[in-house]
Amino acid sequence: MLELKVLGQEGVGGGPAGGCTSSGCGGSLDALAHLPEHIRAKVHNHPCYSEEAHHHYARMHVAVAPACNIQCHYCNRKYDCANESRPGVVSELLTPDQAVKKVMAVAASIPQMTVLGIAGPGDPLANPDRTLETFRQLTEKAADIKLCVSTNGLALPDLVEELCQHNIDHVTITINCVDPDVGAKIYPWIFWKDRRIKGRKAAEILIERQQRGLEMLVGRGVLVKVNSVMIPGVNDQHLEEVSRVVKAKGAFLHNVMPLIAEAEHGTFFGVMGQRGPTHDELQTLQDACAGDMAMMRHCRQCRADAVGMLGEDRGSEFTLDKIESMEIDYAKAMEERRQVHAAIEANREAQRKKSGESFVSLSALKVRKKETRPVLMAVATTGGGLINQHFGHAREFLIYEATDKDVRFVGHRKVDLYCSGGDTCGDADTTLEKTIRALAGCEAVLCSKIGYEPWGLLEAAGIAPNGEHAMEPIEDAVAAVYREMAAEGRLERPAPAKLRLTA
Ligand code: CLF
Ligand code: SF4
Repeated sequence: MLELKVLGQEGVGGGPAGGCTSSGCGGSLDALAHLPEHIRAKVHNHPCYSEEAHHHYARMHVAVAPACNIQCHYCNRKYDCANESRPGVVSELLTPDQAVKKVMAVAASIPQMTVLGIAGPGDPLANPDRTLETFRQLTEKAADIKLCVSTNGLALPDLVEELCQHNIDHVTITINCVDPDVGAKIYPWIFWKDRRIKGRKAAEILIERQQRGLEMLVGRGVLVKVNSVMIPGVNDQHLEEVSRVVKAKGAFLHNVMPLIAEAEHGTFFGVMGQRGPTHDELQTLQDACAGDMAMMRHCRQCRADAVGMLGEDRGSEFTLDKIESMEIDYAKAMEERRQVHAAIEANREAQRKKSGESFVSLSALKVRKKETRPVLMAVATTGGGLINQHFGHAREFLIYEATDKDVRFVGHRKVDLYCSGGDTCGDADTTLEKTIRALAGCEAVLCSKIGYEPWGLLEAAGIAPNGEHAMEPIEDAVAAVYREMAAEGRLERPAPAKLRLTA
């Protein structure tokens, strides 16, 4: 019998049901089911290390680290470290004291915020005093917040012991290559032992330090995520090998991010016209690497002062002048945070139970396996794992792939907001057209509500608008729409050519 199993909301402890995308993000509780309890406890509410958690929990960054010790061809130093951030973004630099005050203000105001990361604007470990002082104070003052750091890895082996002393459970290393010949095309120089070192030698030292740092962290039980920037024609053919190597050394998760290179950013790659990957190329590489290790697909390339759920930025609510005047009773805030986290966990558990019952038989629909095919669907959501956003209010859509085996999250697409209120959503045609282009390859879009005009335009573009699953868990809704398509015989035909992913 052919079954469609909803893999979206896995129960802790495994079992057949759930896991946002068992083969997809690699961070779902399903994918973690084989891990010991103490490791699952580290990731269950980390929005980057667990794809399912990112629907429920938020993170924040503080920009305390201005300097860098290497040069990447996708960075020009005027902006945040592009190893973790979208290039072209500048964050406001904070002192450690200011950063700690900001973290406590955010923790009191956004109780879903569970993780504090330091990811720039330069390399956090090239600024060890500022980075470690921030962590030290937070360990003392806000013990319920997880600490996380991202680095290019050059200084890492020298700082592993201190990071462990500060109770840092999560470290990201950006590893773009394990071959110095590839590295020489990405890194023009490094600054190491008071000397600037160039070319292949620089890449060789950087790679050796990254690999050593990875091994040291894994040896001490720290969870390591590896970020790689996919640069077509430079390291795209090499990243499967990177995935294999870092997995063998114990990395927990691999996050392949697209290069974003624009001439106006003034980076070497931008000026030289180096292109980034298409959605299709990125997904194909992520799928290829997934054969070897758990993949992250929900990264939003956050700025170095990002605040809020992944994909949103509430930093403007917490500027220095605003937090100066805030009085924070952290003991009271901690109690409120505990209550909010308990409510989130109860909700997650309820969703897991519901999805655990969501086995769907395609055989009942008289669909033969060879007549089905994968279908991409776009989803508008504000979080909570539900279809709960108006089409016109979405700034990004999550992309899910449904097959006759499962439903898996495969990525996200950013769009411009074109509707600022009301139900008509018809004012900004150009933006709407851009949105529809951004959804190329999808055959349906699921949202809580949609206006008359976008409905018609989506249909004309061959993307079925669907508002019938408002407030339902995403994976259940995607599975239900896939079933409907199967029942209507729409899976017996190939996807229309115009819907295939564009180059
Ligand atoms: Fe920040 Fe990075 Fe820690 Fe997350 S972000 S330091 S691991 S807390 Fe997350 Fe943002 Fe992607 Fe980074 S979505 S850019 S992976
Ligand atoms: Fe820029 Fe980050 Fe590379 Fe340093 S490590 S050069 S800040 S992208």
